[in-house]
Amino acid sequence: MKEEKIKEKTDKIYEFLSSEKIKNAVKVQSEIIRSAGEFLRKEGFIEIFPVIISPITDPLADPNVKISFSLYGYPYQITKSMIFHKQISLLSLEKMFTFSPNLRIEPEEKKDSGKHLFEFTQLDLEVRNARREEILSLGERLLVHIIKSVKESSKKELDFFRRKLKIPKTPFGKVKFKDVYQKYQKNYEDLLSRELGEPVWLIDFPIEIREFYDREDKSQPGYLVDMDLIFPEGYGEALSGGEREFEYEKILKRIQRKNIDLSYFSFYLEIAKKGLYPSAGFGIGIERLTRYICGIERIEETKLFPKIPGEFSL
Ligand code: ASN
Repeated sequence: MKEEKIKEKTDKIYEFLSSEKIKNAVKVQSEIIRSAGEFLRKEGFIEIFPVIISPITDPLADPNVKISFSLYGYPYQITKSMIFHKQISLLSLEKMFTFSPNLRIEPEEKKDSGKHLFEFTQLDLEVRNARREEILSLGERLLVHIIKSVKESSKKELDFFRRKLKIPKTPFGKVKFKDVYQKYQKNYEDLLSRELGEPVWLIDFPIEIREFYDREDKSQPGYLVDMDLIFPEGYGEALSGGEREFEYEKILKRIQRKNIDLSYFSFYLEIAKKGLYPSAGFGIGIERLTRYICGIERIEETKLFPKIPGEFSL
């Protein structure tokens, strides 16, 4: 990069880091992290360290979109999500959570969406032998606890953002993906979110549009026992999760159905053959949650070193 360009970028970063806005957002974010950990520990969860590199990670929509390299002669990828490590960690633990940095190469067009960063952190959790209902209730109680705590401890910061945040009413409403898609079509997430005054669960996604690891519903073949949580007021998707496939044969079939090269998942498949527990869980994006709680328009204003798709980032 030319020296002039470096100076120009540095000026922008310096100004951003010195602003009141980022200072207040990071203070709220710190309280979000603290109160989430406090709630989960009380519920019996154990926090584990995040995994940064591994031979296996979430394939997301396309397993070929990845950052991979070889180290000591072995192939590694940077974590896109810790979905498999969460599931595998349940061999040791009954309930786990982690604040997991995820790197996802988002297309450049998403830089103006207000809600995409190519490096973000999710609070990812998983519970052995859990069903979706239990995880929905946990997600609701977690969100309510975080919002109550932040309203109490970060009044000054929320006033700075002029944010009058309501404590959501539980239980949250539930809508089926099929019905929402029929009504709003492709842009369903934004359109639904803009109409909402309270968070809503979007449930039962069709098998073709999700990754292979969420469990197919026996009573509704072709649909999954999974969910997203949609924030109100246009803030969009908050979290994703579901019950998981855990039986070797079923996992194998689901990977094959996606036409994914089995060698990507050889370690995971070997572990599944030895036995995984049934489980369910979700991951909630911390920057998106900060954006919603503070009422910030652009996600890059929620963290100190934001990674904006297509842009140089420190
Ligand atoms: N964390 C999500 C889950 O638990 C997976 C993801 O981030 N893609 O289902």
